[in-house]
Amino acid sequence: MAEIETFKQENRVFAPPAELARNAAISGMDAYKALNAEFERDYEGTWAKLAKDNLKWNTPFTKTLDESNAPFYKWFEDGRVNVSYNCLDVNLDNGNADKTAIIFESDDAKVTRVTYRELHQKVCQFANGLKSLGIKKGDRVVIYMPMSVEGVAAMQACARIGATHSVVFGGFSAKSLQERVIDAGAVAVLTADYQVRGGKQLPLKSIVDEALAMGGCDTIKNVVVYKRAGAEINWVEGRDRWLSDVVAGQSEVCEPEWVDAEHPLFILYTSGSTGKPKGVQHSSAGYLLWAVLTMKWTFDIKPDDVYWCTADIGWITGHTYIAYGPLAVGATQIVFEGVPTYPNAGRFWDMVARHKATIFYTAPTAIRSLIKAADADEKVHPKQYDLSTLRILGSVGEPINPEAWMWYYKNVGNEKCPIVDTFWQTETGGHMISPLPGATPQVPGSCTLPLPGITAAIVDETGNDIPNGNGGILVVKRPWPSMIRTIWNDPERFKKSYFPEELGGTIYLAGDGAVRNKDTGYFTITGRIDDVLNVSGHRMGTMEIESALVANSLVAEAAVVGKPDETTGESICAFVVLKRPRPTGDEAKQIAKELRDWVAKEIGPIAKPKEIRFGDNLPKTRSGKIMRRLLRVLAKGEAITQDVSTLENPAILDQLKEAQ
Ligand code: 6R9
Repeated sequence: MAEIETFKQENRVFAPPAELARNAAISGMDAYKALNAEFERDYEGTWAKLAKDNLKWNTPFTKTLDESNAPFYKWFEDGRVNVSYNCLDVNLDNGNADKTAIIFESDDAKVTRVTYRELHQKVCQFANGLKSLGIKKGDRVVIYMPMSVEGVAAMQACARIGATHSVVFGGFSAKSLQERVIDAGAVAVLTADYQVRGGKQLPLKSIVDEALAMGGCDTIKNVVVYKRAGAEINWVEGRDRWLSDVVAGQSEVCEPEWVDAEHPLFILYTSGSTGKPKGVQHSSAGYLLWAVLTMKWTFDIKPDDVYWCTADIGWITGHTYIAYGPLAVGATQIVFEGVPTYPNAGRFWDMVARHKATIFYTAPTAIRSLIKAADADEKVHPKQYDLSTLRILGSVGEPINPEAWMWYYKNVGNEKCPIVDTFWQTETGGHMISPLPGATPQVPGSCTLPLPGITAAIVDETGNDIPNGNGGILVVKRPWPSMIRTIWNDPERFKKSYFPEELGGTIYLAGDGAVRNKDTGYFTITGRIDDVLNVSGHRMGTMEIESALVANSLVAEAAVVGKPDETTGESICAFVVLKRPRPTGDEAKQIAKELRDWVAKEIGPIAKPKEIRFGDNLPKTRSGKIMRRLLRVLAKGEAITQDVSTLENPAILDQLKEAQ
């Protein structure tokens, strides 16, 4: 495997800076090993102690882990908490009340600072407003909002009253939104009139209107609209309300609703290997515990840090590392509305310099596009900005290639900031495998070692351990507090997807391939082993895109594969058979454009195929199975060297070589 080759050749090692290591929460490899040893000695006892020390409990738990109904594990089951209380109220009691919680920077660079006291008030009023609409504990609330203080407050307000939120990324289409509203059985949608990104106003409310008009959304009683842009929007009397009206006159105090530790804090839909997105359900206490611990361990968060995670609240990274983790540890964080390339590709570096950020967490795809931009224009090169406040850099969402790692390390971190390459997933709730900035020697392209308490391992198809140096499938052997609890409405799919019988039914299957270095035991992720693509760090199911394509009346059949891409990691390549004869030339270009727009409408712009190729048929075996392996080779533009004698229709391969 190419990835393994690269890894074997990668022998640069970067030790944590001495001073950072000295003061770090986990200081040095001995401390890391000692913590691991504690977990080995007493797994449940160590988690129990951490849970007592790091969360405020309304009712303390007496049971730590219940494995009796595996894989439906329960953590801290008889304890009661409130997540919003742990993020806000605790900071009013511990001297952080006047500390800045959020430095919000809008697309057009207006800066708003919100203290913990102010955020607490805002969330309480929001929560009381939701209650006044009849929204209560256990209800599901869909949030379709831009990056904003209000977006974070919306999530916190739901948590405060025990409503389970389901945030839908603002780039998803009306159809995707409708499907999620229906699956979650949501009672309300919280949205904004528009979102503002890259100097453009993009509609949100009109997409909500469209989604709800598609039918099946009768559970929705209220649509609450945050006025971001103030432009004209459609209004449905009796259903739609301005957020400002909902919170007007509401008390600034809202007693938190104490919920069981296992109470579903949120559902977040993510792509799997079938056409239908999965509603990943997370707990309250276990989830928050790991958010807190990883803020301390992976980011080594300190009271004076200015922390910035560039993710969107529509993804898991924005949940754990914007909406919950940073607040629960009383951090000051930057929340950014816009995009990294507006008004120019120096925006991130300019913001780091202006706000004196100390911890910066972003995705490899962003880094790679900013490398390109800096190469093309010296003015947006990070060396033009004062980035000297930075002390820790992070990466998330996809493998970071060693070249991008080195550029990030040298040009952004000035060779003094450890890079935490954090491997994790929507399903894991928080970081799983990552360097610790004050302990782990880093190797570019490797996420290094599991965090304490995380029993990550590499096994073969039958669940047997694979020796270091050989590729296999990544699993987690023991349950951990922030793990997925179930798939909303589909416990059977939960068992089948993550705890397959072949592996014994109780160990967690991540869906990624990995290899451990022979000498160091360091992990390198080699990519998904299922039909899930990773485009710019966004998960996309090939089946999802195929279903969208065949839903178009022109399309007879479609197969989607990933193609390696320098900037986005992978790109989407679709092979399409039309109901009419195979188009060529301008007609092919025209139809390809139509289909791209169609997919954007069905799922969202992130799912648009970069390439569409038309054939009279797809390469199939005699039994009618599409040979995706061949399609992947064709997509890469490589010559087919495999035996194609089992193909029903080898001549078709020539047609599919060229993109339209
Ligand atoms: C947090 C997040 C999860 C998938 C995961 C893997 C890929 C994430 C990675 C990484 C290599 C890293 N992934 N982080 N691969 N190195 N540091 O991204 O969640 O959107 O659910 O995606 O992303 O393939 O399985 P999610």
